[in-house]
Amino acid sequence: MGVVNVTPDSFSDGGRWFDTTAAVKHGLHLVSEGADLVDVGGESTRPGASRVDEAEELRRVIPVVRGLASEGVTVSVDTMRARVAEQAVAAGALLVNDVSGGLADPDMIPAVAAAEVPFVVMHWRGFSESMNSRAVYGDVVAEVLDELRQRMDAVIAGGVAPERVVIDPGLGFAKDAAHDLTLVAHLAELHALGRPLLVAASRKRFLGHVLAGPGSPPPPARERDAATAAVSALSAQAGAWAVRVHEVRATADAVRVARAVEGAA
Ligand code: PMM
Repeated sequence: MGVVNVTPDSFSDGGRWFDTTAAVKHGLHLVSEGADLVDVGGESTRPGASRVDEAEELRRVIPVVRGLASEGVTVSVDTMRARVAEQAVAAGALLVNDVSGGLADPDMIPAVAAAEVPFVVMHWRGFSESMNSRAVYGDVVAEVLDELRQRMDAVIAGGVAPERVVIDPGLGFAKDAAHDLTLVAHLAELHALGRPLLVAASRKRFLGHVLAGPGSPPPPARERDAATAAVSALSAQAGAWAVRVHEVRATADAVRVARAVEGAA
């Protein structure tokens, strides 16, 4: 899954694809590099970010969804708003990716149920403004599993078909670097929830943390693509359905290698 953030302020690629034409072109480029689907979002969820209003989110996202869908690209829409999800599906999106797992907007679950599209349910504890203060766990794997199970139940009770639910551990969302690493080490347990698993490690803080040397700072987000590809290979090995990345080529290769190794086992 390639990422197109139509935002001025996303932490790793903010501002680069803020214009519709540039965003569509970038999405097509990601497909040419091996992306099977493209995730289009108009609201930054970086820690501390404040929310964008709905009209602005629609203005950013819908033309890009329409442009990519009309080129035959499988598009997912990354939004916490039911209205944006509905209009994106009307514009050709085939999947709704809600980082709040339906918690941010009470109309989201009924909207996705009515649209009859797959729904990514991510582990989430609250909006970006305050999420770092919620990164408190006794056992991060057990708690994330438990909270994801509750969200799956709620989404299914709300009318989304069980076979349309995709789960995601929400790396970096109300989690510190150690929590993220522990979750990556335990992806197979998440996979055991029995739903397709999406892993979105791309360029995230925990990779910067891993790559920082003693006394040297973390490399900037755009220099974390090789580290991202390493997580993509590990995710593929753990049975992930998809990995959400900003730079597709290295990840497409990493996933191919993981599959070849699996085939040779
Ligand atoms: N992370 C971001 C945005 N959307 N969607 C899912 N399903 N999972 C994630 O972990 C996730 C997401 C934030 O990253 P970005 O600002 O670099 O796109």
